[in-house]
Amino acid sequence: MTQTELEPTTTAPAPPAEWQSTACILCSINCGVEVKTEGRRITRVRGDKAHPASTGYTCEKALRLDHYQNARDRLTTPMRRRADGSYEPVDWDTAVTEVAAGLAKVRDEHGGASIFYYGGGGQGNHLGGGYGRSLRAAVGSVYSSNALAQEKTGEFWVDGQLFGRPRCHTTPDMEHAEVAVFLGKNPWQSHGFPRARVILKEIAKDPERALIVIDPRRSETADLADFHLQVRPGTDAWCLGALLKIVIEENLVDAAYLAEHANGLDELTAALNIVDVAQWCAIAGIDEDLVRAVAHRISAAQSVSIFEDLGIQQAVHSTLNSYLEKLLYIVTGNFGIKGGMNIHSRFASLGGGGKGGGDRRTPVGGHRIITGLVPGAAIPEEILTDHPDRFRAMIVESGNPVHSMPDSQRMRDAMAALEFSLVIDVAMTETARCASYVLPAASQFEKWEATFFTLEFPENVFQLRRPIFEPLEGTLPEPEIHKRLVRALGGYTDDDLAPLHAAAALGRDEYATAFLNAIVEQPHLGAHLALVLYETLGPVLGEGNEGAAAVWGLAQTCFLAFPESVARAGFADGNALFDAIFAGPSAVTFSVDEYGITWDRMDTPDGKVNLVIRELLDEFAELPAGGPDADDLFPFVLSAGERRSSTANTILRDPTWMKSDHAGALRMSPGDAAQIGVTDGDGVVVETKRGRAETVVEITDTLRDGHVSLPNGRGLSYPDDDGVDRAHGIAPNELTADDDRDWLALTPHHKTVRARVEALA
Ligand SMILES: Nc1nc2c(c(=O)[nH]1)N[C@H]1C(S)=C(S)[C@@H](COP(=O)(O)OP(=O)(O)OC[C@H]3O[C@@H](n4cnc5c(=O)[nH]c(N)nc54)[C@H](O)[C@@H]3O)O[C@H]1N2
Ligand SMILES: Nc1nc2c(c(=O)[nH]1)N[C@H]1C(S)=C(S)[C@@H](COP(=O)(O)OP(=O)(O)OC[C@H]3O[C@@H](n4cnc5c(=O)[nH]c(N)nc54)[C@H](O)[C@@H]3O)O[C@H]1N2
Ligand code: SF4
Ligand SMILES: [Mo]
Repeated sequence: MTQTELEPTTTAPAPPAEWQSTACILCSINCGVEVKTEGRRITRVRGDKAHPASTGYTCEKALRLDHYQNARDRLTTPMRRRADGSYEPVDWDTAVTEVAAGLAKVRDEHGGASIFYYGGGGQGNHLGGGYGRSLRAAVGSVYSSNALAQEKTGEFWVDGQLFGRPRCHTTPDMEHAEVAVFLGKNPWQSHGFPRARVILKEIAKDPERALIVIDPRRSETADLADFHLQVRPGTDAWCLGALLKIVIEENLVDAAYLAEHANGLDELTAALNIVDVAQWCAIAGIDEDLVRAVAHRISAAQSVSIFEDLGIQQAVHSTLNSYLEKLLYIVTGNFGIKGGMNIHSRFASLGGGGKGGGDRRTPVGGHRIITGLVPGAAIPEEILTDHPDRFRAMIVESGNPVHSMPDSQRMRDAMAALEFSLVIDVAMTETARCASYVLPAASQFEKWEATFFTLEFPENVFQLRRPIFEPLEGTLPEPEIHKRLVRALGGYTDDDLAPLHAAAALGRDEYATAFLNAIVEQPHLGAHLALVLYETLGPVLGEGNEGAAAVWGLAQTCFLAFPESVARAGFADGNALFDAIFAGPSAVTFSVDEYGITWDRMDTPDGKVNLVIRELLDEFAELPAGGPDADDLFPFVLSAGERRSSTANTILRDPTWMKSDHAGALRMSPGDAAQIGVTDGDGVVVETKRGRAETVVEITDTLRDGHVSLPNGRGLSYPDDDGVDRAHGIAPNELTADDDRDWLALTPHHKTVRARVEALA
């Protein structure tokens, strides 16, 4: 590689066109979009046809992106908390000095392990968290978490047991599946795979294919389904147990496949002896004939893909449900085949940095740390204690745990008990309002950004987005924030970087060699790779492009991890991959897999699936014989946090973005509404063991009697026209408790919260 090839003129993106390429940041699919701007506003948004995964597709929410970019509550200066709890603006130099001193004090007095790191990215931004690793290292922080540890860690743990490593993460191949099953997942609203609505409609209208939905609610997806198992909420373990029993009992398993690829079928078969299909279907509230028909349809299919999501992961028996779901596709021979479930490549890791499946434990509660992530529901108890190893400081970056973790009241108490806390965000969030200092980040359209939601198979795509606007005055992109903090903490010096600056001026081969040497010769730099790239490779990428530098390092590791798949996508090495990604402007297909690769990615000793997970078979054997207990005090089951077309986590804080459902109505069946004496739009009180809230009711025949639901992401404070903060809707976690959680992964039971609902007097 010569110097000229490193010049910005050859590798930097073309100047802004009338329509600029970027991505939607409102869900994990990150559809490619093109936007038109006027001044600092995003005025028009359309699907980007050049994006290899979304190919022009968007849902209605992408049109609302300006509500994020130009929200009234965006931060424009660092904020410091006063003794009375209010905040005062401070300049960046003061903030950096004081934050570094605050963190150093906790580190020096109690050790870096007492500084807990949370977040690192939301639905559209994971680059900042990459640079944040350096800050973690500089303060010696070893415990971290993010939102995955309140939804997906149970599933990761099961993957680890079945396939050998928690990073053996599987993904559906909906495009090629003959039968698509959605278990506690409503992709019509929540997406989760590219072009979801198009694919759902394709499957629904094709008589050769089938759509199966397991959901207590007749969701928009269930409305399209060939089979809808409308389970009672919280009874999936019984439903899945019955399905598995039928498959085994009626010999619908793929015996030849299992003999070749799995161990433990006899033990699994024996464990299913307890299942009385008729009785278990009755517990789940579903018609036995329909369950049998579903078992037969799955078994008869050439290929089945199953998508499990929050409806089971955030419900009782969360981890067990994930296990039973995976058994269903494995025993029917749908793992490692076209149209089935496969282990995908990834551009970079989403986890907390650890590889473990629970061998590490949290310092106070002794809870499993799965894929490096402390369970979200354990955070308060790791702080609110006099245990010597408790967390005493917290760094929160692009996360809103006071709103999103179970039991907001406990999270606020926990933050108040900390000696020091820092929030890095674009807005004055519920969590920011609890922090010692708040640092304002440039928005995702004001800096280089990317997500690591690279979960597709057989073709996987990655998009590096370039800035559309200059950073809002007073804000900084995360790499610059972390650089200033790490430098103030003495993480590395100018002298450390001198050889790399020199090598960068010579060319990329020279740089790569110098980079490897630097890590060997100066081991402390190994903790700061992203920032070192930002500071030394960044300037060579051209002014304003420094934030993209960490991606060069990730492209190298991606190539090393998946050389054949990346080569099949047309890239001879990590540099070639980086060049294509950097040139953009749209996403790049970075890996192309062959179906058999799933077996190579397994990490069990003999390469076979291990069907027996002792801990979960024990839980299965002890399922209450009569089904979940009733609770007379709290007769309703509340889904606290449903995805609707009016929800987008807490990314859009300005309530005017919503077209409807401004109040965030409680949905309820006509039977229940009659019972408590309310009609559509009436006020209701929702009460749980943890809290009480008021809203209006929306009566709908899509819900079963006894099941009510509230939207996610509501209850945010936002300044109204007069600048006065007002809360909009119910914040679901004011109603949830941090001890309602899975015993193994600690995933919260948000979908099965016991509640009482009454008409508002
Ligand atoms: N519009 C929109 N889309 C989003 C998001 C958003 O905020 N808004 N958030 C994104 C994020 S972070 C995530 S993780 C995904 C989540 O995506 P989903 O998991 O699809 O979202 P939910 O609506 O929370 O739950 C899915 C379904 O679970 C059902 N359910 C409730 N209780 C049970 C039960 O006991 N058993 C079963 N089988 N099902 C049950 C609900 O009725 C619901 O239809 O969505 C992503 N996409
Ligand atoms: N009861 C209940 N609770 C739930 C759920 C539920 O269904 N029910 N869903 C859960 C799920 S699945 C998830 S994923 C979580 C999501 O909850 P969180 O992970 O807490 O995050 P988000 O609401 O996605 O918001 C991320 C934060 O990033 C900030 N942000 C946006 N852009 C930037 C940026 O460029 N830089 C920085 N530094 N910050 C930025 C936003 O302002 C916001 O504060 O909520 C969970 N909580
Ligand atoms: S599917 Fe997700 S990423 Fe795509 S436009 Fe809708 S909210 Fe945005
Ligand atoms: Mo999520």
